[in-house]
Amino acid sequence: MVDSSLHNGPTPNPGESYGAAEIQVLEGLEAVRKRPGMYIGSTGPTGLHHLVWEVVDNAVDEAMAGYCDRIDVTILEDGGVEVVDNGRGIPVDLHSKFEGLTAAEVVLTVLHAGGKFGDGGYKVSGGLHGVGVSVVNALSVRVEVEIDRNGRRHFMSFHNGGEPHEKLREIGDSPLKPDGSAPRTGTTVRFWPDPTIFKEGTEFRVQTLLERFQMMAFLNAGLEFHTRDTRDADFTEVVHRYDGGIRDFVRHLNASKEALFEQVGYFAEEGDAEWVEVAFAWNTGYQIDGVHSFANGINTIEGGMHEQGFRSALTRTVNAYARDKGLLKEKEENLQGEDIREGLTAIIAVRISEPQFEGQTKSKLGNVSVRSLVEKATNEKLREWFEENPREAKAILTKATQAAKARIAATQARQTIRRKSALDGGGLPGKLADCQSRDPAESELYIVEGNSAGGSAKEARNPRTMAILPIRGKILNVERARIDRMFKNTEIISLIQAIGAGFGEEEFDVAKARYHKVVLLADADVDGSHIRTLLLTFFFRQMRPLVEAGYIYIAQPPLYSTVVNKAKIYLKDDPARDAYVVDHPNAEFQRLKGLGEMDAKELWETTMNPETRTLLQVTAEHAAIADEVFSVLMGDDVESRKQFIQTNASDVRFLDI
Ligand code: 0RA
Repeated sequence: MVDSSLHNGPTPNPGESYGAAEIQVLEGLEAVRKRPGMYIGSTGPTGLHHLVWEVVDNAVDEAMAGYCDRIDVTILEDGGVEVVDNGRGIPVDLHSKFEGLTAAEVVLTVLHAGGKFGDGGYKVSGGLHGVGVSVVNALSVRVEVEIDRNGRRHFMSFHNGGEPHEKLREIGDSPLKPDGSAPRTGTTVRFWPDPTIFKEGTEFRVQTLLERFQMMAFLNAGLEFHTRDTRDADFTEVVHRYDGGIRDFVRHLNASKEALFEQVGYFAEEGDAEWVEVAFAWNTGYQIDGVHSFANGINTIEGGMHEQGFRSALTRTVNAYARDKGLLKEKEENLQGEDIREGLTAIIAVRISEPQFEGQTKSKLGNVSVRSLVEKATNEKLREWFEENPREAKAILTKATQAAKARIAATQARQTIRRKSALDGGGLPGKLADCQSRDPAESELYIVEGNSAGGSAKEARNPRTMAILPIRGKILNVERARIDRMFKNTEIISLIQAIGAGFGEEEFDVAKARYHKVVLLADADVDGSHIRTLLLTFFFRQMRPLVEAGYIYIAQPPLYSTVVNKAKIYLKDDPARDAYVVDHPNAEFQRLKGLGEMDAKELWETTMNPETRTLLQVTAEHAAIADEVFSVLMGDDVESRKQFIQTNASDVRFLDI
């Protein structure tokens, strides 16, 4: 807990009057208020949270310089935010360049003055943030600053977007550090965002804070974040601290996967003006997108020079090691990067004094010098790690070799599918009962579980616009199956041929889809739900644009039937049945077990007729949540699958849509 005396100092007298320098200062902050987006990106929720990042980044800078190991962030009851750090405290002596102002006042009121003056080593600052605490001041109705330094506690406050209110003054002695060894040092900043600037609201979202602080805790080994939300009496303080730093980050990301070996590798290297650290581990899975990179604590989602350097050195080092140890014969081809990265989870974190952020979302690191540093570090240190961990190195090689075989087999399988498509007239699968229309906008493909239901659907359909593809049993679990095995599966091949737009991240072309409605039709029971999940997994992984375009639908065959005056009535779901009971209290219901229980006419009326059916459109949002669920539900790690189902039993319902 933070010493509560920190927040309850005596109220200082209102500030004294200011000299000429401050007029200049106020003009500077006025510019921020005129164009807030220039400084914090936006005045929406993202910009609002930027204010917190700005203050916390300053505290993290203190931690990176080695002077701070704890940051407390509290959302205050009245909507303000308090950030307490135990760094050195902002300097309180007079500033050399601004007459009559202390360094602390300059940091709070002069644009871009927040950085460390004359701090040795490479300075580190982020992209959009790193603009300075003065920006937070400019965009707040009130800011309070407490500084523990030189054994004394100091206080100052500002209002109306950075106007000095109470000038910096000493208000007493600093309390002792928790271990009692010396007076505490550190900075407390409290701010209340200006609602006239943040028109969409000034409400902070604690989840957003927690996510970022967890990431920052991973990236700064040993740094402890305490987060509180006093608006919510039920919220208990959350602490993030990872003494293993990015090694713990890798373990965290791999937690739901089966490890190829227990070790998490790690190396770090310092250049002239930059620093890099890398942590890595392999799991038994087949994903190749597990490399994540950061520059100065910012997630470089678009990658950049650090990632490039790592990738090329990884490929080079693994091949060189394999050849030297005779694990790759002379006549054998080199392993490719994607073979080696299969199942890899890695974090690359660099710190650099002048990061160049490029790309669409300014999240791609452009500094060329970083590429050679990371490449050199990886070449040397990864080789050392292999030499020291030969068993692990062997496991990586075995896996990469299998991946290479699978890659070659997949290429052949792809060619086979393509050849087939070219040969047998338009390449449509034999089982497909296609529609007559060639206009994708009006064409619908029904994927029907089981041959008998497939038969009814064929009989029932409107053959002009509705195509039927019956599929048998359970199609392969695509999350677990390697791509080469997947393409040997006849059901998968039929599916790809019928849709006619290719498959896979690079090749799939939604513009070529032969149907703008792909309707999954399976029984309303556990097996049916499993098949739907498998199909959705397949579409999500191999034909994602089809999901994003809103072309995937789930048919909803009725759950119940009842007979009234010899006429059969179908009821969609439990609510529909409950509503029916109100008017027909004596009705007896039959629960429909399978599509097979309906004849063609009934299937048409209840499930396929555009006039009367209910189709559930699978949205991209659905799919995004589904992605995570797929990984856990369909992945290899039985333990976390079990745990997931136990803790999320009620949320798994959407798989039953
Ligand atoms: C300028 C110089 C120094 C530290 C800081 C600013 C500083 C700013 C913030 C903002 C929040 N917490 C902070 N902690 C420190 C260097 C101080 C020195 O050389 O002793």
